[in-house]
Amino acid sequence: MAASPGSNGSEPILLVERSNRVATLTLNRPSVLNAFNDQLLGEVSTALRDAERDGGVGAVIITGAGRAFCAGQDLQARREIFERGDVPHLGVGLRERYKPMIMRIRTMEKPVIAALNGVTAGAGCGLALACDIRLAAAGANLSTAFVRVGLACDSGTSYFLPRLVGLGRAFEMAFTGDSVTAEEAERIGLVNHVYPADDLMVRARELAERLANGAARAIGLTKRDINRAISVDLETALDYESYQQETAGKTADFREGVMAFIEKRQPKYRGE
Ligand code: T3D
Repeated sequence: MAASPGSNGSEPILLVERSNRVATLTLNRPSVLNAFNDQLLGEVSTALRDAERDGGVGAVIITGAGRAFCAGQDLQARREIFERGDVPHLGVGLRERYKPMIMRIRTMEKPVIAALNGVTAGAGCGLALACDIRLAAAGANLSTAFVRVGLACDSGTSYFLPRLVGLGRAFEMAFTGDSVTAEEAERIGLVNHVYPADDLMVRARELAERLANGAARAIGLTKRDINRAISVDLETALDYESYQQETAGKTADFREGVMAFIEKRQPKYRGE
């Protein structure tokens, strides 16, 4: 378990654990429902970059300590701006801190799973939506929340939400900021699966380890394909898939996959 101390020198605000080719990042500011301050945003981005570069990591889980996944931007830090009589420049922080974190999740060619252990709101919801797969504990809930504090959507929410749940649901969630239960979220495609709270991390690790030990190149290329396919027209997506598959077809893993199928045995992938 790797961790750096929080700004007050006490509790680490991000816990990073590596085992069985899976890196688990746990947001650890439970007294404020794991709200993001600048330090936490920086540490999450750094941990994601480390996981991306580490050949011993094949998948990442992001979760939260205590009863929340993440309640978005730390609003106490915003109150301090007003109390100083300053004008907030939110665009700067979004470009410099939120954007790198979200982009890293989308561009790293390894699966990133959000394990939503509880309250998921604002940029915490944005973080969850940017992940490849969302698993939720029964009792968790998701809310865009932004509008409730007078903000528009950020951290990729306007991009991912309509793609996951369709325009009508996206507008409703974004306009109202109302929270959606884990069960409802599963029904509308906002989360993949809901598990009893005690099972959530077990199931998240099972899935992460399975993916981390799969055909790494194929998974990475597939992530690139899907990233591209959701933002281009069908013809371009088909062409890009062909280009990517040309690469996948030349990997040792593909050869191994074909041979294992023909020989009726389990494949042994090496990520090459
Ligand atoms: O600013 C920028 O850089 C732009 C980026 C913006 C991105 C955003 O995320 S904007 C949206 C920010 N988030 C929110 O608006 C959510 C605020 N929180 C809530 O509405 C509620 O806490 C929840 C609905 C999420 C949960 O409610 P509940 O009743 O379960 O918990 P609670 O009692 O409200 O919260 C527990 C504690 O966490 C409480 O502290 P206390 O009273 O025990 O000392 C509360 O103040 C604190 N907390 C919760 N969320 C935040 C927070 N403290 C700071 N920032 C938070 N976002």
